[in-house]
Amino acid sequence: MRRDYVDPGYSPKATDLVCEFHIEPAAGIGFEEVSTHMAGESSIDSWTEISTLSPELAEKLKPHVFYLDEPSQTVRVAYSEELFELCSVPQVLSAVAGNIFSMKIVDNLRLQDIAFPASMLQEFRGPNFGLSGVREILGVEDRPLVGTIVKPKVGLTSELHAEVAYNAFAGGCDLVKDDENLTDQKFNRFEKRAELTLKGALKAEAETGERKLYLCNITAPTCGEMLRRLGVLKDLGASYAMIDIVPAGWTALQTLRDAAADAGLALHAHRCMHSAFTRDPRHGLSMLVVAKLCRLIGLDQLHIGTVVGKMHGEKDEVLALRDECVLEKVPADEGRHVLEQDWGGLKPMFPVASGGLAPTMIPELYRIFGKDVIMQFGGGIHAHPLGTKAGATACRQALEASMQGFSLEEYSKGRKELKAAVEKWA
Ligand code: CAP
Ligand code: MG
Repeated sequence: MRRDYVDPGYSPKATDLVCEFHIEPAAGIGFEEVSTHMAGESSIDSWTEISTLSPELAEKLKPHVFYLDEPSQTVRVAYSEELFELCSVPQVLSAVAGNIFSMKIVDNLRLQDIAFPASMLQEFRGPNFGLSGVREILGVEDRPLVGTIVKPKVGLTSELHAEVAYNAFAGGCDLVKDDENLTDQKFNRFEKRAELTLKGALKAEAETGERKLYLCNITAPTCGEMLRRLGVLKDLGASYAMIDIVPAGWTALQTLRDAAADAGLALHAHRCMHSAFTRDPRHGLSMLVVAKLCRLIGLDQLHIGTVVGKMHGEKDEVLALRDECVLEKVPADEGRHVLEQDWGGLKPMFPVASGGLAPTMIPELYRIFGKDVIMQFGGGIHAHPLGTKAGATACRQALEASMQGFSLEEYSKGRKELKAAVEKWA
C-alpha cells in the first residue's frame, strides 16, 4: 500500500471522476489511514506493498484524497478517468462501490455521491424522451401527471387487471402501471395483460379525448425475455415499458436503454429493493447515486419518494433527488452531500412521487414538487369508497383545486368523488 494518496492541495481535473464517502474507521484505525486504504482498494492498490505497477504509472493513475474532514467523517476522492471503462456502469461500481464496503478496517462506509466527468457523460445517451418527451407524448404541458398502480399488486386475472386499468384511465389517470412484482404469472400472463390493458387505454382515449399511457412491467432475464417483452409491447403499439431497476441490474438497464430507443418506447424506472443498500445513512450507497446512474443510462422517469407518504425519505433527500432528475446543472450542497454536476445536455428525467398517497395529500404534494412531478396513487385510488374510476376523478379534482388555490373542502362541494375522498382520508 502506497501512502501518498491524501493530497488536500489537489484540485480535481475536469477529467476526474469524483466521489464523496462517509467513513467510520474500525477501532484503533486512524481516519487518514482508512481513507488512504479505501482510495487504494478502489483503484490501483492492495493491502500490502505491490511493485508490479511502475512508479511512473502509479503516479499517473493514483487516486487523490483531496478532501478529508474527520469531524464530519467525510472524504472526497478524485479518480483519473483512465481507471474506468467510461461506458460501463458495472465497471465503475466495481471500482468505487466494490470491495471497499467489505474492508475490516471500516465499521461503516457510504458512497454519498459520484460526479461524472464530461468524457463519461459523452459515452452515455441519457433519457431518450425525458421529462419534456413524456409531456409531448401525453400532450400535457401545464400540470403534474396523475398515475396509478393497479392493485392488488398480484392476484388479478388479465381481464380484471385491464378492467381496473380502464376505470382508472376513464376516471382521469394519465398513466397506469403494473406493480413491481407483477410480470408473467399463471393468473395474469404478460401478453394477454398487455393486449387487454392497451385496448382499454385506447377505449378511454376515445371517450375522454386525453392520451392514456400503460406502463407494462417487462422485468425478466435480459436477453431472452426482457427484450422479447419489449418487442411484444412495441408490436402492440405501446408507448412505454416499466422496469424494476435494482432487481434487473445495471447491465440490463444499459441494454434496455438502447433497445427501448430503437423500439420508440419510453422507460419507467421502479426502484424497489433500493433501500436494501440506500436506507442506512452510515453504510451502503445513496439513492442519489442510484438516481444519477439512471439519468446517465437514460431512464425517462424514476421513483424518488413523496415526503408525505408511506415510504421513508426526508424532504431534503427527496428534493435533492428531484433536483438531480430535473436540473441541467446541479450545484454542490455540502449539507445534503451533493457534488456539483453539469449534466452536459443529458435530458431531465420525470420524477415520480409514489407510495402511500391519497388524493387528500395532493395540495401538499403540489406545494412540495410543483408541476413537474408524476403523482402516483395505488391504494389511494382503488380504495376510494365509490371505486377506482371515482378515485381517479377525485385525484384530478384535488389537483384542479390545488392549482386554482381552493381548499379541498371548498372544491368538493358538488363534486361527489372528491367529497368521498375527503371524508375517507382527510
Ligand atoms: C405504491 C407502490 C409503489 C411504491 C414504491 C407499492 O402503492 O405500488 O411500488 O410507491 O415506493 O407497491 O407500494 P400505494 P417508492 O400507492 O398503494 O402505496 O416510490 O418509494 O419507490
Ligand atoms: Mg408497487
